[in-house]
Amino acid sequence: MSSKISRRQMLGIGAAAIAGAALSKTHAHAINHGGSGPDYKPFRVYDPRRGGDRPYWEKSYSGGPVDVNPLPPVLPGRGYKPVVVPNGAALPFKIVDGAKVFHLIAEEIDHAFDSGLKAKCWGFNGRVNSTVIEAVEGERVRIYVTNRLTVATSIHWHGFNLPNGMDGVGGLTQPYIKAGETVKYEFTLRQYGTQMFHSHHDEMTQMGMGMIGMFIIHPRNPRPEYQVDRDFSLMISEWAIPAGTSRPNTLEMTDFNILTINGKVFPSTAPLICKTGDKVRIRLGNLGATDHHPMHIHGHHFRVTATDGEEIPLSAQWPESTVLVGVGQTRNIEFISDAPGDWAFHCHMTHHVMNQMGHQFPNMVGVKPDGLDEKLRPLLPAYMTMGNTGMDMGKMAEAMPYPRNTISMKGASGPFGDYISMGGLFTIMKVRDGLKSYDEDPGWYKHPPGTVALKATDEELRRDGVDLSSLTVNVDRKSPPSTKASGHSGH
Ligand SMILES: [Cu+2]
Repeated sequence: MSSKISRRQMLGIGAAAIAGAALSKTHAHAINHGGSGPDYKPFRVYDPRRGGDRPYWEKSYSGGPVDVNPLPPVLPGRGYKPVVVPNGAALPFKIVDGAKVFHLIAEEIDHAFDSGLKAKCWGFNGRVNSTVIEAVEGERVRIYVTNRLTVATSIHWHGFNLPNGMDGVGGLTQPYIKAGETVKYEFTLRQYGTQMFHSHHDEMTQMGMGMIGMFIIHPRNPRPEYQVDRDFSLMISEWAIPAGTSRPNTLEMTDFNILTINGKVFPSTAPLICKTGDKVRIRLGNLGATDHHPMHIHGHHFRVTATDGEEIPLSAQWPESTVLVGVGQTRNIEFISDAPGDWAFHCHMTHHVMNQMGHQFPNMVGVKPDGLDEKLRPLLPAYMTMGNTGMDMGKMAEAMPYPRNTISMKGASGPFGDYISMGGLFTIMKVRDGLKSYDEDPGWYKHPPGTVALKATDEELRRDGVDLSSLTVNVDRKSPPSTKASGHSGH
């Protein structure tokens, strides 16, 4: 079966899956999976209120000569609410003999980070960084991995408690998956939480080319607190793609110029759309090469509710607005999206919200470029001194001629006609009252009158004793003649 299984056969949760699920209810404990271990019992009930009941020392439940017998498979929408994968999708599955069967295909993909930048990357099932595997605690999963690359690989299940031979470290726990081969992984999910998967052979190259993904395991017996209205899955990564080239440079150690969420840079990152008052969970994973990312949300505070798939007791959860997601880590954050608006959610490392930055330039802030551009233009026809005003680099970058296949420092046009000078590791959480559908971008937020920061009027300055008359440099003392400070011009 392993060599004959076709991609088409595996696509879609079709009638076979439904039939399989129905069958599995009666045959769940007669599954032939090659093991004769004890029946799986959820070792913990998801309960964020749990505090002192957790033992000091706990087994990881990994390994052993035999695996545990699984519990019946659960279908999306029945036993769990599927996660939302902006710019991505969950991998389809079939149910065969009570096990969930996935087919992961490692392959080269012409990937668009944005409308302006495409590159030949590696990924899974036609997606880069954004193929998610989703399952339920206690299920048996059988994951066929077909290697359509021209080099060997292997897939590691990151954060999993499983038999050692299923751990996926090429050469250590299994032979390589050679080019053209299909290898079968099979194990029982002995835990729940936000986990990941990635190549564990020549990782620097293969993970740098995009062979990473999220693996979400829902709890078998969730308490009401587990149920949220929006459950987002975001994978963070970083790339070195020199301007004008079309392959990631996986030798780069520090100077990454493309920072992505689910394989996309802002403004191509799909917004996180929420209703006012929704309970929201964001699952963050970082499988980039080097950088840890402090992910920051605006207008809200969250609690960090799980680290590396393990939930944190309520009494130990940190209230934060920025959570550091280190390389190889996952973090769950939860909050109520109770404030309508367009709220930035982004990495707080300032260079990580700029696309395609070149870092080999001299510091030009405050430098007068008079004559410099003209002198250099015969040598470099497209030369333009940049960064000397310390602002608007994104807009300037759009006006400049730039090399083929690059997004430069491009950001996005905003609702006020001004430029949003951020790209890269940046997205927008759009919270709306009376939202009709999560599937449609509701557009820019329409602020209630009087709630937008606008240029101060003379009357306001006078009232509050803000005296501009003594300032001599770079101050526009004229306020607009007829601004009524009543919201912006609309969109
Ligand atoms: Cu960052």
